[in-house]
Amino acid sequence: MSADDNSNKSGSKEIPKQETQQKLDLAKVDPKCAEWMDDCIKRLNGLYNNTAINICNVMSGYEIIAIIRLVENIFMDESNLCEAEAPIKVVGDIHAQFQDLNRLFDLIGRVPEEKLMFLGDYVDRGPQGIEVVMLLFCLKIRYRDRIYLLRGNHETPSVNKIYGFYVECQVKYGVGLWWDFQSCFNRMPMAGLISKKVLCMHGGLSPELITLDTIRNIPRPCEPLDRGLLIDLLWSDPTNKGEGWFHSIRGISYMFGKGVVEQACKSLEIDLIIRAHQVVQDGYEMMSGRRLITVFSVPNYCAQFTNAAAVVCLNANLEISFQQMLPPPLPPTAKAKAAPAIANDTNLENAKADKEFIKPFVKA
Ligand SMILES: [Mn+2]
Repeated sequence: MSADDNSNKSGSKEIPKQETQQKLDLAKVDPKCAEWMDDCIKRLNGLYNNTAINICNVMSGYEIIAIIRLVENIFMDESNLCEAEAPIKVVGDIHAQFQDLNRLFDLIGRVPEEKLMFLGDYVDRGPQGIEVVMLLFCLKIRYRDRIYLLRGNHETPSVNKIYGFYVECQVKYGVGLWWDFQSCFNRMPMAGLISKKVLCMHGGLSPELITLDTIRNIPRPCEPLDRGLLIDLLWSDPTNKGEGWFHSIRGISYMFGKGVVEQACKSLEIDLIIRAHQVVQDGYEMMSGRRLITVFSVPNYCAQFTNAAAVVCLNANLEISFQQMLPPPLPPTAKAKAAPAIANDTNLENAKADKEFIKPFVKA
């Protein structure tokens, strides 16, 4: 029904027209916009397996700014704790590895056939960060209920100024575009909740995370600064060195032990936490008695590691399985090494069972 229908109804209370209009506009994709996005997606997909050209050859800076404005409105329309229903696949760090992101799509399926939630760190380190975010933004505008994009610690100006994205913007379009991206990143949701039971974020837990509303109530746009809930959601790491909270070796935020994970599951009434933020050799690592999963979704991270990529699949019953993409063989001269375990079970038998775990996990 169109917003104009309200004026035809007699007897029923009229909904304020402006509010209705706004909801309708954001919830559906205008056919012209859908056509435009389909064309953008097609042009971006043309960069897969074709490194002779880059995004500058298929998209102008003006078009990118228009897409940024559209997608940031969608982000603001979502809750900062963005809610989705299973079945869904959860994807970890991409770090500007656009070619590997597309190989991953070949394996796990594409939007809209698959529903995906990304945990952030789209840019920096790799060569094609603008390509990665633009493809994901176009998919978000086109199919907003089939793809969810959370914010990573690299979607902050103090980080992506230094680790590659700033220079990439400068070289490809000029630094002005870098500022437009920051405005958009400041509006991205910072956590996700799947079927009310699986909490997702880029980094991890926070001593300030008392209820899920604490996340919902974070005002946006926002820029995480040096400490606090925003920083922890994007930066904290699990550890197997103890039960509680520890100073982080990163020099920012905290590390948290199994006891913190168990307590959070109880008080937040969730079954599982899925986070990204650290490279793991198999692309996934389970810890804290399978209450917490780290997922990392590009292989051969930075060409410095021999890691595989993985995604977490949650079926309609919230049973877990993994899809894994093995790294391509490296030349013998490559200096890449295996990624270290980060917080696996200190009991060796449990750690081995977790590592070999690829079958659906049924909650005890
Ligand atoms: Mn990260």
